[in-house]
Formats: sequence, C-alpha cells, structure tokens
Amino acid sequence: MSQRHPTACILCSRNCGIEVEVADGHLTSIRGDARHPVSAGYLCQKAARLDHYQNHADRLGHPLRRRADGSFEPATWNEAIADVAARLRSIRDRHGGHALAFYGGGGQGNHLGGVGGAALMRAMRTRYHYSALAQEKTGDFWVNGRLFGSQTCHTTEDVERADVVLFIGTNPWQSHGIRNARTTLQEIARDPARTMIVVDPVVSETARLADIHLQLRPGTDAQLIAALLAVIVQEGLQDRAFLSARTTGFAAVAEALSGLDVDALCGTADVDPGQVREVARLVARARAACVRADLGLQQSLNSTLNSYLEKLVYLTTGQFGKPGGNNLHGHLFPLIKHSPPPGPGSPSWVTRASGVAEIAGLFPPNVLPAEIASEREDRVRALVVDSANPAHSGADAPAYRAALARLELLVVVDVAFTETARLAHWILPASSQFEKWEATFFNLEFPENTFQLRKPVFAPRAGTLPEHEIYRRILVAMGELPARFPLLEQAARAHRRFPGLGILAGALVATFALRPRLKAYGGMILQQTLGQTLPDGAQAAAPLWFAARLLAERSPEAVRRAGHRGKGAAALGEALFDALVSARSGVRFSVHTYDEMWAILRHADGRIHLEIPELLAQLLQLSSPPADAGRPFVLIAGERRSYNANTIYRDPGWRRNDPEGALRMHPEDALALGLADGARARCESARGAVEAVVQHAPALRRGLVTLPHGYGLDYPQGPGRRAHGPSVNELTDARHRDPLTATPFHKHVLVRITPI
Ligand SMILES: Nc1nc2c(c(=O)[nH]1)N[C@H]1C(S)=C(S)[C@@H](COP(=O)(O)OP(=O)(O)OC[C@H]3O[C@@H](n4cnc5c(=O)[nH]c(N)nc54)[C@H](O)[C@@H]3O)O[C@H]1N2
Ligand SMILES: Nc1nc2c(c(=O)[nH]1)N[C@H]1C(S)=C(S)[C@@H](COP(=O)(O)OP(=O)(O)OC[C@H]3O[C@@H](n4cnc5c(=O)[nH]c(N)nc54)[C@H](O)[C@@H]3O)O[C@H]1N2
Ligand code: SF4
Ligand SMILES: [Mo]
Repeated sequence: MSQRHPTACILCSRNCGIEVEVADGHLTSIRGDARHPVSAGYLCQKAARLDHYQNHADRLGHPLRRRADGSFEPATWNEAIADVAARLRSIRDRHGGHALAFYGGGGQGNHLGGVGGAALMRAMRTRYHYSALAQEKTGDFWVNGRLFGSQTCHTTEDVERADVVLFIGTNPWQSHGIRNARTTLQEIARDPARTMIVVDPVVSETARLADIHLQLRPGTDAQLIAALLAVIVQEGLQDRAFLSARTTGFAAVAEALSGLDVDALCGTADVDPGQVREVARLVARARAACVRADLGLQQSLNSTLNSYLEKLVYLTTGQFGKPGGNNLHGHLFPLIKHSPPPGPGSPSWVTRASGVAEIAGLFPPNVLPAEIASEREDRVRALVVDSANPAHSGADAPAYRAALARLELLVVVDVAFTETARLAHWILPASSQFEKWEATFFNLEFPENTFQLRKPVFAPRAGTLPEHEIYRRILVAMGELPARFPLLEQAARAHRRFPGLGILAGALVATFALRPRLKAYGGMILQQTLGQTLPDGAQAAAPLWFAARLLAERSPEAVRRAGHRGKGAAALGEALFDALVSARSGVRFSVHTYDEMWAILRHADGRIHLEIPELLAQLLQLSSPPADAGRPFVLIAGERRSYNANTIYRDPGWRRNDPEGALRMHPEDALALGLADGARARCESARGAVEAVVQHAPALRRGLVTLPHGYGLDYPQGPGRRAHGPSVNELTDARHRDPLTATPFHKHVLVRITPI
C-alpha cells in the first residue's frame, strides 16, 4: 500500500487537514485527515482537485528576466539575486524607502515565507505593505482598534455553540470561513432550538438553510443593521449589566440610535420591519448569539460603518466573551500589527499621492496604481509581489497593468506565470506549498487554538526555491545580512542538546547588543541557525521557537491546558516548540478561559469603548444607494461559487461546472432583455466591459446580477493562450471605495447589460 502523507488544503483560510498519496510528482489521492484537530476529516469539493495546483502548464521552473521586447529569458539564481539586490539597493539609496513597496507575502496557506517578506521590507526601509487583506478586512481592523484598543484585537464567532447565528453578507456554504461549514450549517438548520438568520440580497446556498432570510436591497446593510440596533435601544433590549461592567460610551451610541426611524430604514433596505424587530429580539434574548460577516458587508457601500454596526449588535446585547458568542482570540503568530493614527511622532506611514494611512500595518491595493502612476518625485518605483496577482485581483485591472508596467523594478515571487508576473522585470520561481515546509497563521479561534506545520510531500521542483531562501539570498546580496552566523550556529546546536541552559537566547541577546541592526532580522537569523538543527530540513519553521517562548511566557496556563508540560516559562516554551514542529496533522497550542479573553483587550481601562464619533456621524447621514438610469443593474463583482478559489488554480480544467463563469441574473430581468438562459451578453460599467454567458437565477433579487471572482485567467491552449470566463476587475473602479480605509465597494457596481 502506498504511503499517505498528512498535509493541508491551501485553497481557503480554513486549511483543512488532508492525507495525500503521491506518485510521479502527482497527488494521486486526496482525502480528509481525521486526525486534524479542527477539520477532523472534513473537506469540500475543491480539495480533491489540488493536483491542478501542483502541476499545470504555467508552473515556473527557473528565474526569468524580461527582455526589452517583453519576452522572457531564463537566468541563473545567482544572476537574478545579484541584479534584484543591486537594483533594490540603488532605488532605495537614490529615493529612500518610500520609493519601494511590497505586496502580499502569503496567500491562504503559505505564511512561513512572510518572515522573509517582512525582512525584505526592512532591508528596503519601507512600511508600504500592500495586502489583499486591505481590500476586505482593514475596516474591520480599524474598528477593532477603536473598540478594543488595538487593531490586533481580532474577533471570532462561536457559530458551533450559538443558539442564534446571524450571517451578514457571507455565504459559508461556498466560501467557508467557519469550521467545517457545511456540517455546521446543516446541524443548525436541523436543530429546531437553534435559529439561523441570513442577511443577503441573494437566496444563497446558506440563505436556503436559514430560518429567517432578510433579502435586502444590495448596499443597504448600514440601514438594515442601524434599524436592528435602533430596535434594541428603543425596546430596551440591551444588556445593561454587560454594558455597565464592560463598556464605556453606550450613552452616545444610544442617543444616536434612539432618533432613528426603524420603518424608514427598513424601507430603504426593502425588508419587513416586523422581521427586523423579530431578529433584534431573537439576538438579544438568546442564551448565546453571534454574528459572522464577510465580503457582502465589508466590500459593500459604507464598509467601515457596516463593520462598526455589526459589532454593536453583539456588544450592545452582551453576546460577547462567552461560549456561542463573539470573542477576541489569541494567536501563535500575529498576521497583523497595530498602526497608531499617523501624525508627528507616529511610526505610521501615509501614502504620498492618495494620503491613505496604514491600518494594521497594511496599505490598500486600491491606491497602489495611483501611487506608482503619480508624477511625484516620491512615487513608488519598485515593487516586490509575493503570492498575489494584483494585475488580476486589484480593482481596475487596466489601470493596474498600466501602473505595473511603469515601475523601474517589478519582482514577482510566485509558483505560476501570472498576469502580474508577465509585467515583471524578474520572475522568481517559488517551490509549491507541497514542496516546502509551510503553515497558515489563520488560527483565529477561541477558546482553543491549533496549528499545523506541514511537511513537504514532494522534492522542490528543479530550479525553484522556498521563499525564506530567496529572501535570505537577496538580503545577503544587499549587504544587510551576513552569509553565515558561526557563533549562533554553534549556540543553536548546543541549545538543542541542553535546552534548559538558555544558550541560544543568551547568544541572540549578545549578538543584538553588538549589532543592533540585526535585530530586525531575528526571524531570518533563527532560520539560519536554529533552523539548521531541525529535522528533515524544517528550517523555515525556526521562528516558531520565538513564538512558542513568547506564548509560554504570556499565557502559560493556556499552553498548559492545551497539554504541554515544562517547568517554568522557558521549558514550557521549549516543549511547545517541540510539539509544534513534530505534530504532522496539527496540534492544540492554547486553551483559554473566558476570563482570560478580557486580557486580550488593549484599552488601559480594560473596557470596550463603544463610541466612535466619526462613524456615529456617518450613521446619521446615511443616504440611499446610488443609482444610474443608464446602468440600471447592480453587479456583485466577485461571487464565491463551487469552482473558484481566488486565482490559486490557473488550469481551467479543474472546474467541474460553470466553466465559463456565468453572469447570473433573475429570469424576468433576462427575458425582458431578450436573454435566454445560455445566451451571451455584454456587461458594461463606467470603467469597462466584459462578455459572459447568461444564467437564469431566480435566487437573485430583480435588478441584481452577479459575476464570479477569480475567473478570466488565461491559460495555454494550442499555440497561444485563451482566457476562461470574465475578468471581473475589468469593470471595477479603484475610486469606488470607503473614504476612511479605501477598501473597495465590489459588491455594488452599476452596470448595463446588453445582448450580443
Ligand atoms: N469557493 C470559494 N471559496 C472562497 C474563495 C473563493 O474564491 N472561492 N475565496 C476566499 C476568500 S479570499 C474570501 S475573502 C472569502 C469570502 O467569502 P464570502 O464573503 O462569504 O463570499 P462572497 O461570495 O464574496 O460574498 C458573500 C455573500 O455576500 C452577498 N452580498 C453581496 N452584496 C451584498 C450586500 O450588499 N449586503 C449583504 N448583506 N450581502 C451581500 C453575496 O450575495 C454573497 O452570498 O471566501 C473564501 N472562500
Ligand atoms: N472584483 C473583485 N476583486 C477581488 C475580490 C472580489 O470579490 N471581487 N476578492 C478580493 C479578495 S477577498 C482577495 S483575498 C483577493 C485575492 O487575490 P490575490 O491576493 O491576488 O491572491 P490569489 O488570487 O489567491 O493569488 C495567489 C497567488 O499566489 C500564488 N501562489 C500559490 N502558492 C504559492 C507559494 O507557495 N508561493 C508563492 N510565492 N506564490 C504562491 C498563486 O500562483 C497566485 O498567483 O482578490 C480580491 N479581488
Ligand atoms: S477549500 Fe474546502 S477543503 Fe480546502 S481548506 Fe477550504 S473548506 Fe477546506
Ligand atoms: Mo479574501
């Protein structure tokens, strides 16, 4: 019998555990890993096709340099590293760190390379970290910073233990985002004692299972949730004990809400006020209720305000800090930082051309083309892109392509020849996520958290390198990092033999005291030293040592409850590190109590600060969604369906249905335009147009159309390449965005549909 290797599906943030069999460089069998501590064998239909990620015609096998005529020629790694390092250094030295930016640095399942990406940013002397997270979640993070005292205070939702679950603008049946989504949803739907409420303009697969579906007018979440909150305050449904013990600022919130007209707001949202009142009572009176929101709320009109209002639903009703409620969660390795408001003395940066401040250490993809295209002396001139495809996934793809083509240096680190790579001066091929040690840091659970370090199941494809090695070589060539650390290497070996003596920690402290500049590269230095002592070449995992020690120091009880043993914080951290690097199917690293959750909160007074004056002012000035008689349809530009997974799969052959990424619309709307099911139509926004196959979808509201996310990639076919399906960002406008955070309003794009 052939051997089964534990690893994970890397297609969405869940990273479900899988067991695979391999032969001749292919994944020949994929099934759920019952030993994975979270997914426990669960998989969705997308995982079975992972060989289309590992093997496809666009995989890269050696560094590529762009020639003057736009074609590419292969180069050696030495040539590539030397040239990239020299050009980065030259642009930095001539123009300063503001001229350089980094984009991405980890997708859904590959976050270990982020250590190298962060180190490269330090070498580039830049804080410009552009990230897909800043085209969806930075509004949420910004609100968290105000409510809880730090943008790193991220909340999670205990859907599995809730009696009442409110899903706003998310379709977990397709997109997941919650544990074992389909099983979890079916359990709630089957249980007469539990209630599922869905707020979505579409009768989504999730809405179909709901007890109550509020099929609102798209883009009116702020109105609908404001109405819900107004009912809570006007009917006195708030949790007074919770509010007085745990929060400040409720009076100001209540004052803003008390004057709102529930019926008028529900009229704008086109939902039944009676149902909204019922939902308010259900949430407030439930033993445990939680709210889960995603892109339908965050990428729609009023994005940041929506995130605030959504959080007020569970905070005003006291459905927070308890089983079945919403909770703050701990982490092993934080994915985001806190960015204090910019200004004199603040470390935070603001983009030069568009004046947008970093949030959670991240900058929004929406403003990058303008930052590059600007005529300013201090514009962005060099960009390194890792694990992202902004020429396709960024709003206004034509503007993105034009801006990227203007850069003095574009370096793309990817496994595939992407739309973005095509514009690069250098393409650096990474080993795939099944060819190197990898992990996700999307461990966003409470009260229990788990982690899986994945061992490679294939040797690296010839000519590729893992990210940590790519970045190490660039840093050495830039003169930022020595090639070797002989003393630290010795200390690391001694530490592995006598872990109780603190040899490595002492040696690191001494090194950083002598050469303070190296401290910024601590994670990378651990990979070069401690990493060499780890079994099976697990070098990239060495920074977990620091994370494990820190966690054991800060939350020793939580680590012990998860089953790890060791006398004192250092020994406990060492034991945790050993467990993290050796458990192939994943391991629990912390189990918190609900009391401990309050220690995650960062306001000095230990309370949640409910009042956010800027957003309360915005709430009082809400207007109806924009309309345009010439573009009468609202397009949801980027729907999650059965066979899309961002752009992680390039080979269209992986799709079992919807190969052309249909334009879905209500049959009556379609027939009024003479569009039969399967007809071709043109979908045109103020920015651009795409063609697509029409699919009649009675699940949609009238006046609404949808296109899928992640289609329209081109792929070799015959002698050339062919694009498969509509590329939705040909239609989107980077200026159609939240004023505070610059996140896009992709769920509300006005379009005209015409038959072809
Ligand atoms: N199959 C699949 N799964 C994925 C991905 C994928 O590409 N494919 N991508 C992953 C990623 S990166 C992410 S961020 C998540 C996103 O996951 P989700 O946010 O759950 O996915 P979407 O389909 O983009 O949007 C969710 C719902 O929002 C609804 N919606 C649209 N407009 C509005 C509105 O104005 N108000 C409200 N209340 N709802 C609205 C849509 O009808 C849709 O049902 O999915 C992840 N999972
Ligand atoms: N209009 C519209 N636009 C959207 C959205 C929408 O709903 N509508 N959704 C937005 C959202 S939520 C997101 S998250 C983004 C996603 O868009 P992007 O941030 O661009 O990410 P992906 O499409 O997931 O691209 C991942 C890239 O990583 C590469 N890759 C895979 N494994 C590795 C690896 O091990 N190493 C390296 N170096 N590279 C690897 C893949 O080949 C691929 O090129 O799109 C956003 N864009
Ligand atoms: S795509 Fe499906 S199988 Fe893969 S991690 Fe997400 S939920 Fe799990
Ligand atoms: Mo996303």
